[in-house]
Amino acid sequence: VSRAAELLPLLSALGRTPVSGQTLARKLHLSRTAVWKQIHELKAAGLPITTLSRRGYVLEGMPDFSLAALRFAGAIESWARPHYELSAVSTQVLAKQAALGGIPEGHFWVSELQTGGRGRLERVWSSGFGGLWFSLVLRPQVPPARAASIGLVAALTLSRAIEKVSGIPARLKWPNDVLVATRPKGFKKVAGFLTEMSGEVDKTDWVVLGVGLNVFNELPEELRGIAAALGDFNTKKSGAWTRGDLLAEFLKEFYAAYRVWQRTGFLLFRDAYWHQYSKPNQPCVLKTAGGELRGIACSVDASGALVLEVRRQKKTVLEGEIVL
Ligand code: BTX
Repeated sequence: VSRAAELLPLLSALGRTPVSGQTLARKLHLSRTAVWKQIHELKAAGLPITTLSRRGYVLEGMPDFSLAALRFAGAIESWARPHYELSAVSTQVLAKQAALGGIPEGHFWVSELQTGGRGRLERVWSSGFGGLWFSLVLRPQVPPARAASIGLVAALTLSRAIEKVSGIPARLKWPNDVLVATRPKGFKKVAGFLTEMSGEVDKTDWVVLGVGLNVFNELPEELRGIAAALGDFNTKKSGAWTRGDLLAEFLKEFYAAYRVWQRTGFLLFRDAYWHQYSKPNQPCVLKTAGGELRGIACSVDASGALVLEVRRQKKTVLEGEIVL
């Protein structure tokens, strides 16, 4: 049993109304000193626990502890092997270390919060308590040049899993952002992917697919204009699903898609991807290392590249990102 699993009963016993150390000790069959030590450890890990003098402890946020239960629930396919953490610097680092050490595909790391979450190009990825942050080790039998489009397949799969489980419509932005529509108009980012890989020219050794999905986590003020969390939306299904449901649905569908993708590449996903696209055939701005390009987003090709119409000419772009 990992340390995270040992601390879970205490975490699950906390909530938004204060619980005293005495009550916790009684409920969990622990000494008051043991409760105090565990609270200390959870706080040190970054979990948002407040101590109110004479009233007890409060846990901020709206957690569901479904993630830890995943490995026992049999809710996920047998190929997927969860490693659960309460707090990690970055699940990406844990998965990459294991991949380098030769771990088979299907192992993944999931953490309630990350203290050093990263996006592409070393950008900071806000990873507060209550989101879904995980990194999956894959060993696809395709050359590295073909491996990048797995990120697009993953984004497509996640957008569908979100719709199915939460009832919230999700759309895509090239290459692999998942967005939700917000009123009065426009889109906000709910999920991002970080695909890292290693290999030789004609053989991929490993791919680590990092997925960050805002669910019940609180977003920092400076991101609220561009980012949203699923928990902010009210639908008929609100309150009826957990992060565990989302993760299980994603893993199931992703693995099926991954097997098809290994045989045939992105071609069979291209129409579905475009069907979920946030702004098809509309003006957009592509940001690349070399500068900005304005055009109309026309389609994605069989390799996952974006086809842009720039001054009546079709251009195929392989790198960069469309800005919101
Ligand atoms: P990205 O480079 O496409 O997006 C990073 C940008 O997105 C930031 O510069 C910021 O503007 C914005 N941003 C930061 N945090 C959030 C957020 N929580 N929601 C929406 N927008 C945000 C996308 O990178 C790749 C994200 C992968 C994250 C996963 S989580 C598990 C794994 N571990 C890890 O450290 N990274 C991956």
